[in-house]
Amino acid sequence: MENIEIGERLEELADLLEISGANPFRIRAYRNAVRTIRGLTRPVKQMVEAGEDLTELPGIGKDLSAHIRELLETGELELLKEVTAEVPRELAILTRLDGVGPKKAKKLWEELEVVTVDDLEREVEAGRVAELSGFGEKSATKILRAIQDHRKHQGRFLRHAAIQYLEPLLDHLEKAKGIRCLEVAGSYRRGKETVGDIDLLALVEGEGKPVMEHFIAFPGVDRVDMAGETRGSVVLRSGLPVDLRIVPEESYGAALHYFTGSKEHNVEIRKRAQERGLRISEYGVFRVAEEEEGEEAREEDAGGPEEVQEAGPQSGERLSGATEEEVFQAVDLPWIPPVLRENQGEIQAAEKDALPELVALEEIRGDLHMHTTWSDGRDSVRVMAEACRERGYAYMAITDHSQAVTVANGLTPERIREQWKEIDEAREAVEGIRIYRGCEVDILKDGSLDLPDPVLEELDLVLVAVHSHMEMDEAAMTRRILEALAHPLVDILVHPTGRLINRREPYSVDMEAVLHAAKEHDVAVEMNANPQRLDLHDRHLFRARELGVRVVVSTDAHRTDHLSFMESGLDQARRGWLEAGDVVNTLGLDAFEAWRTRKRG
Ligand code: DGT
Ligand code: CA
Ligand code: CA
Repeated sequence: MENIEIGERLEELADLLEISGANPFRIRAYRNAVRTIRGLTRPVKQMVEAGEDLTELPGIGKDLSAHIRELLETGELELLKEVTAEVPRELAILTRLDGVGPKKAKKLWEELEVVTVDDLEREVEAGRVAELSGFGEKSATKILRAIQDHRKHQGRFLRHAAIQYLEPLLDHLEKAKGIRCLEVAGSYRRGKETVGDIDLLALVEGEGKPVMEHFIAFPGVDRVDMAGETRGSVVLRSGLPVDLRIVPEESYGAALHYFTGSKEHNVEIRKRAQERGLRISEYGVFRVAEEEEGEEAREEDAGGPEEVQEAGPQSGERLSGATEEEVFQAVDLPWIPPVLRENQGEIQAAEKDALPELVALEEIRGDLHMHTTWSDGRDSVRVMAEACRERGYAYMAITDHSQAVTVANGLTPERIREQWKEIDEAREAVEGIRIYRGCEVDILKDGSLDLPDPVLEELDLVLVAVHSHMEMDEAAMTRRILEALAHPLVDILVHPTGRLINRREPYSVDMEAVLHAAKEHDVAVEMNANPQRLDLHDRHLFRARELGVRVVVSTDAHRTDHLSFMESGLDQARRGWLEAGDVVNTLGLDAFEAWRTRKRG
């Protein structure tokens, strides 16, 4: 069992315990443990195997250590079984809906006998949720929206979660006898923020069967749907479906290209092939046999890859297909990076030799959005500074919340000045990195900023963001944000859409107008690297680049290990075609200073 699964199980336990009315201290202990487990950079499993004492980890006592061992040994948790005998397990799902949480879930269950999402929807629609004390109309509407979001995203996994489910499987597969190449294709390879399933490709020496057997024997497999010679299909315990295809060497590149997609990109490539008298399939590049010419193009959208496979278009003379380069070469194109393969202009750009040089992690010189113990972060200014220096950054900004965000213990002008003393101390103590005084200033309902100008003037970097009244209509929200962008001291608009993937849809805003205003007022927009947020979307980024709006990729870290979210943010940035030149925090210290002071005379 992986850390992420252990965390999920313990979180479920905490949610259910809270619904059952257990002691709040006990619940908090479980939640702290969840945070610890999620923050670990090593598998707990390894630690236990190495005989390490888990109680030495922060927030893990004897009980929790025992629970974790039980999960690792049996895959189950006796206590969870006991709790679910009293509290229906489905209620834990309700607590994940935006605007519900354990307290409300408990009330819904006790007063209205709501257990499932369907129950909840029925009760909301019947008007009974709005009537419950502590709910009201507004809350009921919000819940209904959360239910719709939940439905829409059911079955799609955050990329970040999928990576963690997948890694142990890849380790396992690499040990299979005869495996020569193993690659993840599909939306995962294209760097998408969510994935429906995982598509694996393997190149095998000799027989495929033993590799397939090894695949389905992976301990994390919950269900085997299919296990043939060349194709296997399983569902992992986490619910993640994984397909494995074993392909011959001569077809490897063609298969990799085909199963990487996107479908829309593939369709375009095949059209180009046709124009050249060729056929590209997952088996390779073929010259169309004469008797076939003029035949109708095969229906590309007819079905999944399985059907295509049955059609088995291998007739004609094989020209190539062992590598992806050969596939692109056959249609007179250079190799196109998978993150761009969405048929959004990449083929035309490749044709003109104008593909972007996508921004890379090594080019990032600083992180400009993070929280500390001064608001809702876990670590001190100094600890965050040391962690940033360790990552090799030249600069960083401490950007806690401002006062209006009371749930996050936002800073008043008095407290922010207090914080500056601590920043000064960190500047003394941590050498080799420039530490900026920043703040994530709330954009109030009317578009004004949550801190007075004299304070903003003394900040090195002003971030602005919407944290409340997200249900405003598009016109009002757009006006509100444009008002904030016009403030002469604003540097960066952070998490510009407010979405939480699979949990909360972006608020309604005219992004085109926002990007134009950002350009006009020389405000950068943030590509928030938190894997749950990842706003902006790829199309927004593409548009920002087109308009010449500067982008910042930052992590919004609330603890040191979140600083590693940078890579997720860059995946998304690359999907938006960004190059280093589009991203402000690739600038070296001097150039960044020049940018940072552009409005500060
Ligand atoms: P996902 O899994 O929903 O996140 O998205 P993908 O892109 O991984 O899609 P998936 O798993 O259904 O299929 C993997 C790749 O196989 C897909 O990106 C392109 C290719 N493919 C699947 N079905 C078709 C099809 O009907 N026509 C063509 N040309 N390609 C297909
Ligand atoms: Ca897929
Ligand atoms: Ca698939």
